Amino acid sequence: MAEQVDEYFTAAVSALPDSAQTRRARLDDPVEPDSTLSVRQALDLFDAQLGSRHLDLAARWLRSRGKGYYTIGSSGHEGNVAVAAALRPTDPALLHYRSGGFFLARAQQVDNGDGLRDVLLGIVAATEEPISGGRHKVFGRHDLHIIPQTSTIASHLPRAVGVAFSIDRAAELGLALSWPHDSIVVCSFGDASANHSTALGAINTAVNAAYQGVRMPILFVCEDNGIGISTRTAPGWIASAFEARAGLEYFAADGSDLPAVHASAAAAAQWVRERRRPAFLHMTTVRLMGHAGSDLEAAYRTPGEILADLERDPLLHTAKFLVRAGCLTPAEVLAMYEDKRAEILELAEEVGELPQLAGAAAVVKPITDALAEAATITPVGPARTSAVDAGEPLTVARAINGALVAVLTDYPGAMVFGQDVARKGGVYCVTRGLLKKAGPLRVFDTVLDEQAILGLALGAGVAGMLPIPEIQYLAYLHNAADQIRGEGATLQFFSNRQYRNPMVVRIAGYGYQKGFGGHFHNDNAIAALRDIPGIIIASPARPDDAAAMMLTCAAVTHATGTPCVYLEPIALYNTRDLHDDGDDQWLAPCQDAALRVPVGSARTYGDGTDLTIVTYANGLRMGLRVARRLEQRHGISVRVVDLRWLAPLPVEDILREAHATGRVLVVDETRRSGGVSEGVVTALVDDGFTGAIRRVTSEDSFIPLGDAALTVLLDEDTIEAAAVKLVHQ
Ligand SMILES: Cc1ncc(C[n+]2csc(CCOP(=O)(O)OP(=O)(O)O)c2C)c(N)n1
Ligand SMILES: [Mg+2]
Repeated sequence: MAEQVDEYFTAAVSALPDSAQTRRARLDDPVEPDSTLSVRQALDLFDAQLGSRHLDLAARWLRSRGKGYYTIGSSGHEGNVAVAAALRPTDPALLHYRSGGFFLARAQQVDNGDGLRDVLLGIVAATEEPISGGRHKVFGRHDLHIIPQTSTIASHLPRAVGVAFSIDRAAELGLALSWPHDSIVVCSFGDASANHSTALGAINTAVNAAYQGVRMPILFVCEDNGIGISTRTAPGWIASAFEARAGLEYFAADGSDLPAVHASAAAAAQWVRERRRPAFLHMTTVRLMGHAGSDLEAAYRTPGEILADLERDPLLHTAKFLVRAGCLTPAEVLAMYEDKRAEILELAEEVGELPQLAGAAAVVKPITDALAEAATITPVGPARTSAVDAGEPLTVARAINGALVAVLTDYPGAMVFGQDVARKGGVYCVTRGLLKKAGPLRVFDTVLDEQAILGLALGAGVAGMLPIPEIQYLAYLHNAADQIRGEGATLQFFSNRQYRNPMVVRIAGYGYQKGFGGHFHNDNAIAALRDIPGIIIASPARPDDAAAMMLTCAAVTHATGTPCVYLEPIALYNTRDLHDDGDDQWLAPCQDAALRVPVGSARTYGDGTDLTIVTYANGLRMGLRVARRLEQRHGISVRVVDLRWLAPLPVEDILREAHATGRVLVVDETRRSGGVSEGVVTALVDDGFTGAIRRVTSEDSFIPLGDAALTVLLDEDTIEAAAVKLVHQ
């Protein structure tokens, strides 16, 4: 079906008076007096605008033939070609999904033109597509320094702030970086997205950091078409919200006016580049052809509104301007327009026949490759053991502290940050002394915003550093989990591992804090983490494992780019005893030989033959205590398996230890629904294990305050009773 925008453009250009007959502009002249654009640049940018428009039309054509899978377009937003032109091709870019123009203009700067085919490859989900390998239609290319984004609006802003932060922080630390040290970050998004708390938090983080003198070279670009799908943004809202924000320099331009966008974008980019502070470019645009191919715009907009937008079509404006300026005749504009259509349709026809990902193994390869690599890595490095090993038995808290010192020593790009981690040294003193040892550039307190903390890590990781953010309590992961899930975990997937996301997210969690907290300090919900494809979840219980697993996580994430989550059992931080007061059996030296714990390897205690207890974290201590009682009181001989890694689960170890006794009791301090035990039992069933399987868990409940907490948390008596019943049934 012919698109109205197509016909309108052709008719409007045909009707233009021909002024170029009398005055021919020279290519190196400014396109108009005092313009920041030359005629040559303007013509190139018009070419990118035409390319972007015809890609949108081709997307619909491909869709109508069952060959294309994505029709959200850039039509009306093509003014963003001038934003690309105002930047350097090495400035990292995290882009809105209407960035066809930006992408093509940047591709022109680097290799003159190849961008068209790339976008089409994305639309048809071809494996040849250069960034995601056919996994998603994204704007991204490693050599263009465009980092691909997911479709979750605004979720890329925290990472963008993190990248901006890392550019200057890396320079201050003397570290190598993927981008020149005077780079700036550009991050674009829509007007509706600008209201998202994730966007507002990120902008706030940038402004807050700059306010404190932290360098923050980021240009936020709001492409304001006045609508989000069908919901209008109140006229003037974006200006009202951002124009007078202290610490955020505001620039504005009409996105249909190519020279004006270029002038504003160039001024904004220069401002950010020189001052290393955040700025906001408000580009007003129109949205042509609806939200996506499937969107019937007529259902919620009047014909008059749609027509008014067609009149503001940026292509039409550039065409009129170029004709008026004597750069092109209307006939030449139309010839360029039709030539571009023909070029793109020919390419579209070709790419429509290209292979797509075939088979699940091909789809998940970025994940499986990373995890396979991860399993082979154990930490190495001369600074490591001397730093962790104090020679004396340590608590879990001190072991983690020592391991963090070792990581900061071994990896110049390692940074430890979060709420209260630096000056206070952590709520539980786990990071005590690190600030003094590694300095304020590498150990620092952040704003009180978990999305911002994770965003800093996401940005630092993609910039090549080794971020170790802390989430103060597991309960507070949940308001920011998408930064791990939608951003951290997907980056290698959607970039075919061309971009990596190293980070070790430390989270203090689990229950059993006696007399303290309530649900927010005692949270045992980790299902939201366990179902994220491709991340590694470490859950140490004992000091030696805690040290070793931190070192493993650092080495693995550094080498493979896989995000690691490291769950710290708060209740065991300062535990000393296992069975009896003063036995000191929960302390452990953290010496070299023990400090090699590969990802996905469990640890077995004892060689009992009657029962295998499978557990982790606080469950390990309870399980070991119950095991002794079972031997002493009931004559039941038990082996206890500490999973240590909750993703990927150590399935081989579980199966081996299960077969050794024929009876498995899963002791899971998390919830009955969505807890770890479901994964363990499933692994046994999947393997065809025919022995007895039981599980004991905490309740499907939030954890209340005071002693009532104990009523919903798994306890030793329950474990003991279940074990006796299982063995004697
Ligand atoms: C977090 C999230 N919620 C909802 C959506 C669904 N969605 C996709 S685009 C969109 C509207 C975005 O509008 P705007 O930011 O103005 O960008 P525009 O499409 O107008 O360029 C919505 C609600 C999403 N992608 N992400
Ligand atoms: Mg919008």
